[in-house]
Amino acid sequence: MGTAPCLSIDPFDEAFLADPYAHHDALRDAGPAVWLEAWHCFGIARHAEVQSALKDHEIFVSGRGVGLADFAREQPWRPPSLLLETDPPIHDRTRSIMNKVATLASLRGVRAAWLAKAEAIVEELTERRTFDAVTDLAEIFPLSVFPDLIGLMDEGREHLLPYGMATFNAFGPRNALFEETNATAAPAAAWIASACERSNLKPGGWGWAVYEAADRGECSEEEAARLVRSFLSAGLDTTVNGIGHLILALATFPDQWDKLRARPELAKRALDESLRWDSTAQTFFRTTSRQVEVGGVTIPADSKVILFLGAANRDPRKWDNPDQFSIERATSGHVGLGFGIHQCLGQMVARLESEVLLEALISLVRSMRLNGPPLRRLNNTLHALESLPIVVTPN
Ligand code: OVV
Repeated sequence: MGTAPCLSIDPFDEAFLADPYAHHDALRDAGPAVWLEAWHCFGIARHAEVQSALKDHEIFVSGRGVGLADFAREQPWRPPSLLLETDPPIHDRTRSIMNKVATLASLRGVRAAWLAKAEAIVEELTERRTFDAVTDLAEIFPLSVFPDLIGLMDEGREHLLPYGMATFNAFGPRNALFEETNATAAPAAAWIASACERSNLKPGGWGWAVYEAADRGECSEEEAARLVRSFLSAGLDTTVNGIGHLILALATFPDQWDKLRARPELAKRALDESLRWDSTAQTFFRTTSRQVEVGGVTIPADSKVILFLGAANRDPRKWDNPDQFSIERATSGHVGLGFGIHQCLGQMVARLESEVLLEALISLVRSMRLNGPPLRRLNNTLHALESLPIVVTPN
């Protein structure tokens, strides 16, 4: 078995984070698994090997953290997530509690209201013709529906996006990006903790439903609070930037927008293709529970391994013309929402948000183009947008 090629590429330096796609060929072409000397961890960037690692949760474990820090050796940044940062059997118990709360059935009742919200926002933006798809749309729409779905208190919701950015920065090293959001994370974390308490959740929301599982004896009161925290950590910055990337894709590939307008039934595929084309969650780590061979390269036990989801989703070994956004593409097997037992549990929320938003755009907008260069907001884990200038013409 071979040793991993040693690379000097730093996936957490600002040049890499600003444009990860410019560096993925070097990671993928160096070998099926590489050694990143900058952080003393292994890296996997090819689709087949990333997907296999995600499937193999017994060797590639999550319980020692899914960031660079190894919880067996270092203090976690916050009490670990009971879903993301656990392995079976704990994970299976908490996941089944959450799977019973986050259901398609419980979303059926909100669809009409979400569509009306999306239409109202898009109508106003269409009248303006020019807008910023990040601050005027991608941040506004999820914030107008998701906190109410959970049943969050009204006061303090401005902490949600900063808390998410800090959480996703904390999966990386303690670099300047981490320090920047961590400096202001304490008040956000305090608000999040109080928002997750039973007494602060509105009856009928998904947060309340998690406490009903506690009432049935399926988890403790403390576990319920931390499970609600997962909704707030993972549910907003992800969908905000996912919607941003969907708009970016459609504005950058106008032929695909035209195709979608002609065939609105392709809306669901457009979201999966945008998750493949520009994956908001670019990376997650695993830790090896024992020695393992990856494409002929040996990774020792107790190694931190960074999985490059965004690179896997544009691996030419897997996808034809991978840089092309194409809504008719068969996207099955993309890892933009992960793969295996930890695959995104709230994906039905992301799907419904984007579905109603696309429905509103299709009915109100004829053309949609970039009106200036998109600006990135650097984050250790998320490929995120700061600004996305758009110009539209109405139908
Ligand atoms: C997928 C994800 C990202 C960030 C936080 C969590 C999950 C969580 O469970 O807290």
